[in-house]
Amino acid sequence: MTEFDLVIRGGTVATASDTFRSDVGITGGRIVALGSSLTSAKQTIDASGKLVLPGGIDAHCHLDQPRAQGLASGGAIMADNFESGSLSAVFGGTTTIIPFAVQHRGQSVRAAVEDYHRRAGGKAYIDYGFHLIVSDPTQPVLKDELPSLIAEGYASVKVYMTYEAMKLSDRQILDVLDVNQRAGALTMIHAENYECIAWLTEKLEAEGKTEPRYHEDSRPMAVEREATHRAITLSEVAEANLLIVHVSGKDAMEEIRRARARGVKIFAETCPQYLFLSTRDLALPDFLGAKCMCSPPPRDPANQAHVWQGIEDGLFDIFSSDHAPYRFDEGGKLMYGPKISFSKVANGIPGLETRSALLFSEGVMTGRLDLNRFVALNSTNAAKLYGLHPQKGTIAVGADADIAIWDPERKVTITNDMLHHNVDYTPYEGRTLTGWPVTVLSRGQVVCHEGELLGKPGQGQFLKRFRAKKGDRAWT
Ligand code: DUC
Ligand code: ZN
Ligand code: ZN
Repeated sequence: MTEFDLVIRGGTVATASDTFRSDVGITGGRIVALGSSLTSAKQTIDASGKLVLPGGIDAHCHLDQPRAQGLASGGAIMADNFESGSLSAVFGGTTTIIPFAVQHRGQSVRAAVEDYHRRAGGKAYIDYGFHLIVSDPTQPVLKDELPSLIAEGYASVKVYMTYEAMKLSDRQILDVLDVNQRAGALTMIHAENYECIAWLTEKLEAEGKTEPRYHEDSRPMAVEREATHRAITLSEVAEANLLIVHVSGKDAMEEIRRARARGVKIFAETCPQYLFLSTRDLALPDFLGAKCMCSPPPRDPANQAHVWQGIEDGLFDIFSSDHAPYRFDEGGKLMYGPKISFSKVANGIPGLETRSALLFSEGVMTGRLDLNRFVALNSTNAAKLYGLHPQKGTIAVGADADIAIWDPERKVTITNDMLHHNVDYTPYEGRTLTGWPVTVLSRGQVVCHEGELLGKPGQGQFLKRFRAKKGDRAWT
């Protein structure tokens, strides 16, 4: 009888489609057997009473992005690098992250990719890929760099419709959509109307309305709705698939529903901040609202309810953190002082470690979601969309043994002290959740167990990702 490296025994396994009692046999970092009474193992983990789930995939997080003006950061220092970010992720049950390699204007995309490999190399506790961000789609970028990088394993490209130093024109977005579709990359888009935001910001500031709560007034739902509609239209014109990232509320969701009803293939992401934070958090006194400032902003409770509806009914394909970590200090959110206008505050909140447990507790444990839909949102769909499936995102023979063992009854009160990021706050401080990942494996190695770190920085590997192109057979 073959001896497994490790057997996870007695747990309830759930994938995006099935829930079943099974042992999981692991050898050489991969799942090699599913069945009852798997014996003969060098190591055994008792998972009785626990859930054995595919490790989470956080397909939208920002790590170690250099300081620059005209971006979401407004020049603030990003608090997490690939070491602290991936550490935080794995303690929250996430075993794959896909941060961004950002092209700045005037820079080649390849140079950006090389820079991010230097930043990530030897640091990550878990596997990672890179989405490309294109801010300067010159002819060499469109003709040479993008097609060759996509062919090398960068199967997704994000573009922005806002931020001074990032935004592309409609024409440029069409070009990028077209190249991506031909080369086999999924285009992701940040959909907010730049001109509206600039106009509203100027007006609010002239009226002296500068506190963090005015952040939402400067980019209301209509601003996101228009851009979402336009982005979808551009994808129809270019005949290219598109994923709308960080969808925050009803109006944008309606644009997505309408597009799908006329047969357009649009994918959609939302994030914990649109379920768990609201304009009330932005209105906290003493500038504390800045801790919850991100873009698009958290909306009102009615929009939160709509986002929950989209989580439940399948409108959303993926659930990501959009972890964009800035400390609440003079290097981060308070870089220009505590009395500064909302327009100068770094946009972004931390969330790598809390993403999955928030959704599990408030989605699965309340009965809003079944476990399989949770797995799909937390892991499997991102693997499929971004070219990692079936290596990642499922529990199946042949898949990497990236597994999070959850105690579904564990009560955890979130405090920043228990988290492993390098941010000095969490927007979810004091919230009590039910269910937490207690043991997390990456390629069959236990990285953390009951709060103890057993992994090492650098054990995470870079993942090349490929998507099927038009005409490819899906199973090849
Ligand atoms: N908004 C972004 O567009 N990116 C990072 C974080 C944020 O709030
Ligand atoms: Zn964005
Ligand atoms: Zn983002």
